[in-house]
Amino acid sequence: MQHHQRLPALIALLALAATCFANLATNADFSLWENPNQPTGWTLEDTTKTRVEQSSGPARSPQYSAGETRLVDSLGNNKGLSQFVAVNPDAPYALTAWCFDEDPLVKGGVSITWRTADSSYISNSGVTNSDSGLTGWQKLTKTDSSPAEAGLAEVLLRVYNLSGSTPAGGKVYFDDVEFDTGMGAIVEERPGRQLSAVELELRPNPATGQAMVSFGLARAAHVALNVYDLTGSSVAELYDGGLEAGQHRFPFAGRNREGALLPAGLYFLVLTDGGNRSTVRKVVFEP
Ligand SMILES: [Ca+2]
Repeated sequence: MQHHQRLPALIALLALAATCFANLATNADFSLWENPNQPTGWTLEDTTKTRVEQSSGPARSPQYSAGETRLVDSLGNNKGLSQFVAVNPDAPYALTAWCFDEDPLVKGGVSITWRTADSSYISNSGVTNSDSGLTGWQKLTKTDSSPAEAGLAEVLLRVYNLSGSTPAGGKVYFDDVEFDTGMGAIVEERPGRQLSAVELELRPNPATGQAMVSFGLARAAHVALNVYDLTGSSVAELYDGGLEAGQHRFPFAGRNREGALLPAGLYFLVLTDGGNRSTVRKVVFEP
């Protein structure tokens, strides 16, 4: 194992938002509407297949929810609302949304389509649907890890046919969406092979000057420690090399590869091992 390398120009910092993980979705509670048929910040996927309506009943949070009605009665044609969110590659994410399903003929569903930074399709997470045997608000959760080439997540809230041919007119409601990093969690845990990085942190929190990144390794590993901005671009590399098991600390000065001070804002600390398992921490830099 090699010794700790001297870090490139660094220090100053990022404040670790240890317990505060912002919702990455915009207008997640559907309180804002451009017009009664389009919530602000959301895209209507196909207005010939699904009609979206501002709804004040049922609504889980004030004042509105988003109602979605199927306009077609054939197989497939499952459309609804979507929203692009910038993501980091190789990182865990969780999408949750509340769905009110009072129609036994349709169901609500959430999924994530991963796209590159220029929005090219990569893959889809698969759908988590509501249970049409239940009436009332149901919490739908979809967790997935972003692919290595991901730059955007397309959050999808759709009204699905139940099975076979579903008549037009079925309706579900969505409210209180949350899309967030899986924060600090190890993406994949395989016995004997996990990164086992623990407590990846940046101190102080919030930080306006010198800061220190710390983490622990359960075993020796080759790791890369990078800082990503919200567009998914790596703006600083803090370390790339082998490390022994144990606690490790690296100073961070809030500077990019060229030594320039990073703009104030939200960043992600990403610790990745050779097997591309990652631990992610959202941090705030306030120079
Ligand atoms: Ca609401």
